[in-house]
Amino acid sequence: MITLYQFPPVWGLPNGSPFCMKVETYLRMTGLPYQFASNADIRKAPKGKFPVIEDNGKIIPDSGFILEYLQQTYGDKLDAHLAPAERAVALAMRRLLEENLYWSMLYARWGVEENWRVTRAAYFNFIPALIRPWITGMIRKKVLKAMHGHGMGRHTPQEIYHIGKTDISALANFLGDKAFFMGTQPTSLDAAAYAFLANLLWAPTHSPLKAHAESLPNLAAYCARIKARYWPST
Ligand SMILES: N[C@@H](CCC(=O)N[C@@H](CS)C(=O)NCC(=O)O)C(=O)O
Repeated sequence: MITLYQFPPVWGLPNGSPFCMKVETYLRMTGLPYQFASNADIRKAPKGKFPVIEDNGKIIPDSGFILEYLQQTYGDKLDAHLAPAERAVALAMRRLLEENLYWSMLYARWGVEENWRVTRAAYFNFIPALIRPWITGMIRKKVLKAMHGHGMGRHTPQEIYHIGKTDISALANFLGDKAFFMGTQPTSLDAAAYAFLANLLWAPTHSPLKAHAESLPNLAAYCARIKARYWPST
């Protein structure tokens, strides 16, 4: 059976990491049986990041490679009907979520003092209190350094929010009144989109990004629809 290595759930969300939540949502959408690793330790992850899966002795890190592996091994259960041009659009939308919107969401969660306090309490309470400020300070510094390396971290907060809000508007406009991003049937893009949008709308942190997403009712309705279908008991 497929074993999923990921962070524990937070805030009533399946995962605070949209990449982990994307893989688990994909597994639920496809009905592939999976279990959680009881010994998931990020320090042992081959690329130092979660998610990772193990299947038939193979260890696969990275949500993108994981979905490709699952499609190749168990059949392309969600995207087979898409035409090449539709696949291209779905890929571009996924990159928007994962390679751009992600960084502005990361800023809101890790860069803004009051949100960082909420994030720290949810993610790191398992660290002994005495060393928690020191360890979490180092982790935060690493995340902010990565954001600077990406380039998003070099912008002003107003610019970061402007970029993120533009992405969110594009997602809402593309979704329109469709049931799923690529039409009437769920595709792998929905696993990613749901993971990012639910993290944006339902995490107890506050930002102009969240307020903007809340002002676009088709996004909340979409998340509610996916939750009811694939995550009814969370
Ligand atoms: N490209 C990777 C990104 C995964 C990723 O960034 N995971 C983050 C959590 S959202 C992580 O594990 N961070 C831990 C770290 O950087 O130490 C994927 O698609 O899986």
